Order: sequence, then C-alpha cells, then structure tokens
Amino acid sequence: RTAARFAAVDLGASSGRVMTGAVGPDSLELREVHRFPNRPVRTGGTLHWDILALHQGVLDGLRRAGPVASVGVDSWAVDYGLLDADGVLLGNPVHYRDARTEGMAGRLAETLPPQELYAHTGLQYLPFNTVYQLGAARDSAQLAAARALLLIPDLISYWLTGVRGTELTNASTTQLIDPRTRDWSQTVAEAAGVPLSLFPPLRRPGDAAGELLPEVLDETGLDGPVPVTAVGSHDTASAVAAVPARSGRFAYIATGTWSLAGLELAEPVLTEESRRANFTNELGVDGTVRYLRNIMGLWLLQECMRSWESAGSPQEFEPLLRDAGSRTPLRSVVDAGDPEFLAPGRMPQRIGEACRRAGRPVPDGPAGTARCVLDSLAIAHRLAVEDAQRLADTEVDVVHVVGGGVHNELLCQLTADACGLPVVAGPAEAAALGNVAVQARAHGVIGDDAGLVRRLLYDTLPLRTYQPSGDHGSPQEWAGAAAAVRAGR
Ligand code: LFR
Repeated sequence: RTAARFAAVDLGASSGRVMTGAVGPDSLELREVHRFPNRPVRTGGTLHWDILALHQGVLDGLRRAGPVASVGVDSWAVDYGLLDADGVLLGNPVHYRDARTEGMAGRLAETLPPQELYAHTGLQYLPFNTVYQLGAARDSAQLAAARALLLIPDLISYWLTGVRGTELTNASTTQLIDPRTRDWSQTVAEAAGVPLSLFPPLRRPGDAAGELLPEVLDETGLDGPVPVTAVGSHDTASAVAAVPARSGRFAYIATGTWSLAGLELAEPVLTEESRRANFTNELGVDGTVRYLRNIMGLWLLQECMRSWESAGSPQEFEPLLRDAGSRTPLRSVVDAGDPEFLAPGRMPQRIGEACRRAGRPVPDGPAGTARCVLDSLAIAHRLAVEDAQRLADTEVDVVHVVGGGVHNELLCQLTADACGLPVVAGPAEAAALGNVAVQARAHGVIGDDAGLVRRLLYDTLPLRTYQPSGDHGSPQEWAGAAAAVRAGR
C-alpha cells in the first residue's frame, strides 16, 4: 500500500468546501484548499440553491487541490435537480426549507397511511423528504419535462463526469427506499405517483462513478484520468463513517446546521413506537443503518445571528457565547426538535414566543437567547440518545460529537451534562474525512474496514473529552427539563 491524495467535495447549507486528504496506511491528513459561501436565492417566491455558483466553487477547489488519485462528492440530503431529455438542468434546485411541501404529507397519507409508509421506508417525518417535494411539484411543467432526477451530489458528479447514478446513502433520504432490501420501494413509489425511472441506477459508497470530463480537466488544470468515486454522498453518512469510536457502544451527534443524533445499527428499527418517536433509518456506508433523529441544530443560533445583524445590532460570536455560558442554566428551553423552527426569519422572536407558549420566561437579550438555544439543543441531544437506546434495545457509554459544533465548547459541555455521559468531541470536518476515507479504502490505500478507519482517526486526531460536570445544572435539573420538553411533544 502506498500513500495517495484524495479530494473531498463537501457541500453544506452555509458553505461548500474542497479538502484534500493525504492518506497512508496509518496516517490521514486533511487540508482545506477552498471554502466558498452557499447563499440560497429567493425568486418568484421560491427558495433555491444557487447550484451553478456551487459547481464553480467545486471547480475552483479542484484547481487548488492539484493532482489527486480520485474525487468524492457529498452534500446535504433530499434535494435534487431535474434533467430534460438532452441532459440539461431544468431550473434551479429548490431548497428543502422552501414552504412548497406544506400539506403534502397529509395528501400522501390518503393513499398510504403513515404507519405503512414507515414500515416500508423507516424514514422519520420531515416535511421536506424528497417524496413530499415531488408531491408539491407534481403539476409543474418542469416535472412533466423531466427525464432524470439527480440528487445534489449526484448532479455535481454528473457535471464532473457525464455519468449518472443515484448514490444509496443519499437515496435513502428520499423516502422511496426500503431499508430492509436497500433498494427502491415500488409500493411507496406507486402510492406517491413517483416514476422510479427518473432515478439513474443505484450505486454504493466505494463504487466507481466515472472520470473527470475533458472540459473539467481543462478548467481545473488537472491531468487525466482522474476517477470520481462514490462516497457516502449524504454528508451525514460520511460524517458517521468518520466517528472515531473505539468500541461499538457509542452514540453520535453530527452537529452543524442540523444536529443528527443517534446510533449506528446493523438492522433498521421499523416499529410503530419508533415511528411515533420520529426516528429515521437512513442508510450508512458498509451496509449500516443510521438510526437517528433530526434536531434543529446550530441553525437556530445562525438564524438569530442573522436577525440581530439585519436589525442593526450584530453580535460577535465568542463574546456572546462567553456571556451565554455565565447565564442561569435551563431558565428557558424550547423543543429544538420542533419543525416550527425550520423556515428562516425572525428566529429570536419565534424562540421567545415558543417559551411564552410553554409558560417559560422569554429569554433576555442575545445572550439569554443563545443560552436558551444551547440548553435546548443539549436537551434534544439527550432525548435522542436516550430514546434511540430504548427503541433499538442497546446501550452506549460514550457520545461522539462530530461536525462544526465541535468548536462550540459550551454546547459540548452542556451535551455531556444533559446526557450524563462523556462526550468525545472531534473531528469538526467529519464529513470530509469520511468522504476521503471511503475513497482511500476503494483505492486500496487503507484496509477495507470501517473499524480500521475509526481506529486510525482515533489515533491521529486531536480529540477532546468533556465529562458531565454538574456546573450547568444538576442531573435532576436536566432530567426535569428534558421531561418537560418531552411532555410538550
Ligand atoms: C445535514 C443534512 C441532514 C438532512 C438535512 C437536509 O447536512 O444532510 O442529514 O436531514 O441536511 O438535507
């Protein structure tokens, strides 16, 4: 085995990045070569992704990356672009936070009851699941003209290679995949009126996904051939693959715009109890199941920051968090799992209103609001970790926090306090690392074994452990606050 460099394209809701990973049999070094903003654009009342700007960012990044053995692409889930008969993109992909899917779950329930939908897909209810987006688009001229549907990372891969495919981990977020067969569910597709012929063939992490097109080589200055390798193209799948766990007894929280909190399982949990608890069975790399719940995540704070800025009182992040850290713990909390916080805008006010409705004090100013958000996230983390263990009938003794939230020390500490378990924080760039690791395995640079990757990451990354401290409320206070949030669900 010899060392090699791989490029990971990792597109997130607020920024895209291209990273290179230099990988040897016992080393993995990640370097960010390009980061570019991802700014959604509203036109004609619809919120879109600026997909061409993102693709340009990818090309700029690949130019800066220099020679690589392969490229892998991951991004957020559920969203897609439609291609016409000539393979041309029909309009800009719509953002999952757009309101177009309102009422769509109710409509699908008329042909397929939620209990059956869950038994077939194991997917948690999120208003923006692809199946509901397609429901909202059903009478559109675009869908009528469409001959292919490509999920976002598959669309970028298509533009890089000219080859079309549907990567499985991300396909599992469409609500059209059966997690038992790891294949399309004809039952759900028929009930929802989705022609599965729109989807190019499934491919799995590690599969070959084409080679960079001559025009891409020109634009990036790279010498061909450069293969593109399918990775866990759902960013959360890549992030979970990079959880540096030492044993199987761990829960994870992939933090960033969202918090995705749960367990890695060998089999899906499709019980009615699991459906009511709104747990999802998304597919992971190596035939695993990501049994988790979506929690609003740092989006709540990002949106508050944006509101304060546009109201003319911009806040600086570090001082704000310091101030938040010194506030009374658990004074006001909201349910950070509630889809009412999904849409952008007026976040501090909406948080205040949710507190008032629950009979709790309205948070006091930006620091009070930030504290309310972090306490609320910690409680939602606890509820997810607790529920996942009960529903999947397993136990964990550590919580791994990966993703952007690793940098937020207060959030990590509060999560340890809320869960009553040690939190191991890191890596922040888990999605890019998981992306690189799957490529390195496919190209024979490291052994083809998920456990090996995790051990390698554990041995080489700077990780920080937070023990439950009791400094931010006693175990009883956390239990009480968590019970109150649960009771309001
Ligand atoms: C995180 C994420 C979540 C998914 C959400 C929307 O970046 O991929 O897993 O539920 O974005 O696609």
